[in-house]
Amino acid sequence: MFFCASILLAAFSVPQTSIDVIPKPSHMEVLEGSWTPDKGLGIRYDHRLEAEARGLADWLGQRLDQEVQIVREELRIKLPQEIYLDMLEEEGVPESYTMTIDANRVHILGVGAPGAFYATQTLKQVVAPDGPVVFPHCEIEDEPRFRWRGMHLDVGRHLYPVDDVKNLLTWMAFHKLNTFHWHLTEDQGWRIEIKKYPKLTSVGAFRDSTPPYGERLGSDGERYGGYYTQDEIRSIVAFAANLHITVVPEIDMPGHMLAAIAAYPELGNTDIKDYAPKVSSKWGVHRYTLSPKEETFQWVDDVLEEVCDLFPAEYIHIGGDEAPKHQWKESAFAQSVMKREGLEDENALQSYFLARVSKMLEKRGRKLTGWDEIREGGLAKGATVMVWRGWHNAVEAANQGHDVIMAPTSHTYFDYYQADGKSELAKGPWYECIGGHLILQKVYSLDPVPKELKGTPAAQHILGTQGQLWTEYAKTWEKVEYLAFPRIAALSEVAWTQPKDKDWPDFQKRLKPMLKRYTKAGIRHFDPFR
Ligand code: TNX
Repeated sequence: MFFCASILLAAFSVPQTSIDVIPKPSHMEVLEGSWTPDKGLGIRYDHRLEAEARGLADWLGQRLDQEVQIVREELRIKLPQEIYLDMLEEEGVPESYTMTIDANRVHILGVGAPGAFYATQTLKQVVAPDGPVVFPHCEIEDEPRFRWRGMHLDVGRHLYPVDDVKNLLTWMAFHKLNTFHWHLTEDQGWRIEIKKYPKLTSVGAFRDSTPPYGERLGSDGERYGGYYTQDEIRSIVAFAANLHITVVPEIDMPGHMLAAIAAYPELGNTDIKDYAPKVSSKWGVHRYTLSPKEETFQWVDDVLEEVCDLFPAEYIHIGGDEAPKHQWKESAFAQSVMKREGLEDENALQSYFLARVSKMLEKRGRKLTGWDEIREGGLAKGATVMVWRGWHNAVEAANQGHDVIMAPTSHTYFDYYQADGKSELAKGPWYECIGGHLILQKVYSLDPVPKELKGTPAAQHILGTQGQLWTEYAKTWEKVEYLAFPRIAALSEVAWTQPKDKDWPDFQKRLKPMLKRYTKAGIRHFDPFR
């Protein structure tokens, strides 16, 4: 009997040699020993961390199948086993934290509530994905490399239930991503309720049909649409805020506006031949653009008023991508504006358009960001550029003193095939992607700071990076998950971890338990190990 017990004890005291956290923390030491929570476990917290304490208690409660009490530190209640959530006001690197696990205690010290929150996300990963909950003794110090760590989601092409969007936010937070770029308007659908202009949703949120998988130019003949009400949006923004995620809304203009123009045709270039705007049932780039008339600017201002009211974010994304100039060339009115303003070409007219929009944001205390096309014809003062095409756009913009967010197609377009397109398509039309080939290792290999900027002061203008989920080929949430996971894990390490601490083989090792977590949570992820 004694013999058996000592073997068991020996088995329990073998130190856990690794802890599989993604993104990898800056410093982590695994110490000898561990403890198992019992009924005496509670969470003691600084009163400013109540949401974080509750979030952790919910998660632990489920894992342990017992209620985990939370107590404010002022109550001075002695807990036999405790997780202590503490924070510093503003000293130290924003969002950083330390965490120590020793006998019957986890001590978390965050810089601000975000730091403490990220420690709780790490703690969830310190616990193995299945089996009993065990806290291995360890010391962790951790801080982010970049302040903009994002995921983008296009709900214009297809829209998804509120709960699914919230689930994505939960997993973003689990990977310490802090920015949700919500692409809300498209040629194929306007998805945000604007009270002043109800036709944006009653007309603009619906299209006649959609190309089926495997038939790019085809039509399924089914009316498709829907939108998010302001109440739903507020609930998503609040849910995100609780996870320390900022929601940056995108209202894409002056192109990608066909749904709005179909709802209010007077917004467009009405003086051109065959003017007949209709919410699009096809993918690709469309010729319809907003017209640079005062009534249209007034409409933009009104829309932004409601958008700014819904979204407290510092940044508002105004798109600016893929706005063909055909209609402005053809429209006598647009040409007259160019003449009036002394603009030499249609690119300059786009700059004029966006500079006016930039002022609308400025007067509301917001900053403008947009896709890198906003550089064509001159960039508005203070604008932040989201680079998706050539890296030179990042280098030049940063050297001109503009902030930059890296969203390159080469590494961050999650709508591209995760594996060889042929083998993916062989599994069936459901697997169709827009094209491209973006394997996990490529996502992982991204360094968002262009080599030309390394070691220069302009490097600090690179705010960070984000993954793009364009959804022409994602009719269902299941497909979104397939595209996003586990690429979101690789991206998180790009955004959070210092390059010297990144290691592809080690990441793959840590990814295995992560895939288990995804599967257990019902996420239908791509499996890079198959
Ligand atoms: C380009 S990236 C677009 C989107 C498409 C995407 C497909 C960008 C700013 N515009 O409208 O959905 O490619 O990969």
